[in-house]
Amino acid sequence: MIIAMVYVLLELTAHTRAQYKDIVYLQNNIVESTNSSLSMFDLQEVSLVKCGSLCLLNQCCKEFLYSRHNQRCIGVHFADFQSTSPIISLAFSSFEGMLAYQKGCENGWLKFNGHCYRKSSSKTTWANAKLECQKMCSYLVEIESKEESGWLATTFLDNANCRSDPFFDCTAWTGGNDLDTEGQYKWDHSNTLMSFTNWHYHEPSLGNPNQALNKDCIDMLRDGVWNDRPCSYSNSVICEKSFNKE
Ligand SMILES: [Ca+2]
Ligand SMILES: [Ca+2]
Repeated sequence: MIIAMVYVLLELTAHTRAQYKDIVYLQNNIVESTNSSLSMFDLQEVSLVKCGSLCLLNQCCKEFLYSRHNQRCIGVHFADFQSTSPIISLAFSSFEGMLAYQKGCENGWLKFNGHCYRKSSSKTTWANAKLECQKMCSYLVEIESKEESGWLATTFLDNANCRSDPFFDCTAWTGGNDLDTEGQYKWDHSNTLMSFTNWHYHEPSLGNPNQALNKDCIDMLRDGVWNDRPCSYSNSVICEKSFNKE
C-alpha cells in the first residue's frame, strides 16, 4: 500500500515547545515502526507523565502507549480524522509489551457513551462548521439514537436563555445533509444514509420542493428534533469524536 507522505505537526504548548521545538513527524516512518497509520508520535526516553501530557495537549491524540522498560511513548491518532482510509486493526496492548492509556475527553469536551462532544461559542455556516470540527480531529455531530439526541439537546441547547422561536435560537448544526442527492439524507463524516431520524413535525421541507432544494443542511432544535435549512445559515456547532473504533 502506498501511503502518501503526510506530515503530522504536533501543536505543542509553549512549555513543551521550549523543549522539543516544533516536532514534525514523518508518518511513513511511524507506519513502518508500528505497523499502523494511526500513530502520531513515537518517542524514546520520555517519562509516563510527559507522554500523557503530550497526548493530552493534542486534540488529535486519542490514547497513548507507554513502556516503562525503555520509556518509549507512542501517541495514537483519532481514527475519525481519516475515515476515508482503511482502518488498520490495532493490537496495541500487546505491542512490544506496551501498555495503552486512554486519554478521555479534553477540557471543554463532554463525554457520553464513549464519545466526546463540544459546542462552539460562535456561530457559522455549515461548511465552516465542518472545518472547525476537523481542525479538532472531530466531526459534525452524527445522531444515531434517541438517547444521544436527548442528551445533546439537554446538555447543549435547552436552557433558560432560549428565546421564544425554537427555529431561530438555541439550534446547532449536525453533520446531516442532502447535498449530494436531494431528499437523500446522509451523515457527512461516516458517509452513511440516516437510519435513526428525529425530524420536527413539519420537517424536512420535502412537502415544499422549492424550499427543500435550498435547504440541504440539518440542524437540531433545543428539544432535540431536526430541521433542514440553507447551509449558509449561521448556526452553533456541535463536534463529536469517538473513542470506540466504529
Ligand atoms: Ca454520534
Ligand atoms: Ca434539501
